[in-house]
Amino acid sequence: MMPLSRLLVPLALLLTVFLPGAARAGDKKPARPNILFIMSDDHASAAIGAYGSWLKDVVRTPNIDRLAKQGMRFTTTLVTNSICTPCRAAILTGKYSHKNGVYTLQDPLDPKTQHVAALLQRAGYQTAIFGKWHLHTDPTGFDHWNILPGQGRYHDPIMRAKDGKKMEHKGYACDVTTDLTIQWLKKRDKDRPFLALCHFKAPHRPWDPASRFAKLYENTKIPEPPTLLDDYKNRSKAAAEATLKIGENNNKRDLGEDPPKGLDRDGLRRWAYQIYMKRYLSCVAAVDENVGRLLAFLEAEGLADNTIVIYTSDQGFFLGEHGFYDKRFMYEPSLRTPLIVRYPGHIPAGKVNDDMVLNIDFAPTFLDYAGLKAPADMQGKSIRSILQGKTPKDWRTSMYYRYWMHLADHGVPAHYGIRTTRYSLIYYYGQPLGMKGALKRPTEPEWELFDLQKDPQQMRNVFNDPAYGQTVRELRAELDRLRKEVGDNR
Ligand SMILES: [Ca+2]
Repeated sequence: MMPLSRLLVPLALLLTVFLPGAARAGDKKPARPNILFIMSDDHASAAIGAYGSWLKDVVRTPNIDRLAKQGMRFTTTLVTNSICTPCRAAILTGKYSHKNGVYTLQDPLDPKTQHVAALLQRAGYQTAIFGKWHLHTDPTGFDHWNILPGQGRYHDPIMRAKDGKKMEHKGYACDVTTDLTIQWLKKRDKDRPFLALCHFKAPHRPWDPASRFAKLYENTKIPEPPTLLDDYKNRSKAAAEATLKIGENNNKRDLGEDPPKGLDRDGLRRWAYQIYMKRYLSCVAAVDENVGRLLAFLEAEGLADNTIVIYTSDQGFFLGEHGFYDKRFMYEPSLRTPLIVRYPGHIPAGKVNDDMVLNIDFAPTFLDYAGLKAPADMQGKSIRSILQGKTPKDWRTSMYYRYWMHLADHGVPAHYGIRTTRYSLIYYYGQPLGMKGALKRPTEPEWELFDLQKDPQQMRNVFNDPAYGQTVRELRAELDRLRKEVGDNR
């Protein structure tokens, strides 16, 4: 009997020839674009120069900024569950946590799960992933992979490859991840398009910079965000009681030293903020430098024009807003993630887009560019027409969010809610629901409503303000509708 692999090769060739948009005999370049997906870990858009935040004068991201100049930058890319492992699963599968089974940091991705890399591989793409994976089971749907176990380490990372080889790589994790990505790209089959996922570990806690950047901010005072000294008045107990406060909830590993004696609450927060941000931004510098290496490689290989380059983070992150670090909350700094996409000649350069894009939209978008129809059970939508400067008339104006890890790690209660173009409505339902890592202690249910137009910093919960009575009724109806639409009934 003919081995399966020998049957599949001619099939893949047939598909390549006859699929719409596929390379045809005589074409020099494949018509289907390559996709280089660069994703860092916990990189808030405020720490990218092009996003123009209060950090714009100190953050060093010339390469990511250049990508933004050459492509489209999105201001309102929102995640569906702001925590690492679930975001990674949502991005790959194009589905919410309650549909892909990865609700928490501890849930593994079932290797049989349908996801974008496997679908592209089946359609003839070469697929590979390097760096942080964090989905607990071995990757499937990739021709090659070389990943950090769990969180991995910043210096001399140990990595495990598809062939079973596990070895220590000398150097800084971002540099190593880039080296491996470039090595694989050099060896690629030049007649077939590729999907390469380059996943940096930085700038995740504990924020260890590369030695060349260790003193980058030694003599710099980092500007503070306006809500650094937030006192959590007019907000939920959830915000006041969460343990992701800078200073108060950092450990010595985070900051490298004990605080000076005699600091009051605000003094401690301001002191710790300086150390936190210097470490964080030094990690970002290495991410950016490696984005530059990847872009230079594409240029040198003649790949810049037929490769879609995406820069994003697995979720947003608090950089001192509300005095917080970390993520999880459906508040803007952790809900929003950076997104920049470049594809010369196909995506207008230097454009900024405010449409509501979700992390579950990435997978259907890649399939769209590859000339494939997204499977009906993928919940995201392709943003290809948005990237071409034409937002569909019926594009979403509201989205559903849910964080499941009740009180885990940083004391943030489980919650769900909706974000519309103007409002953010959040319901802390107070129950662990048997989720992995969740504390079994219920909390008192509470609601928050923020008017993002009048209160973009989210400092005043107006849920019980009679002036917003009608808005609350409408938003709760929309929340019910979206819960039905995405099929979440827990
Ligand atoms: Ca993360």
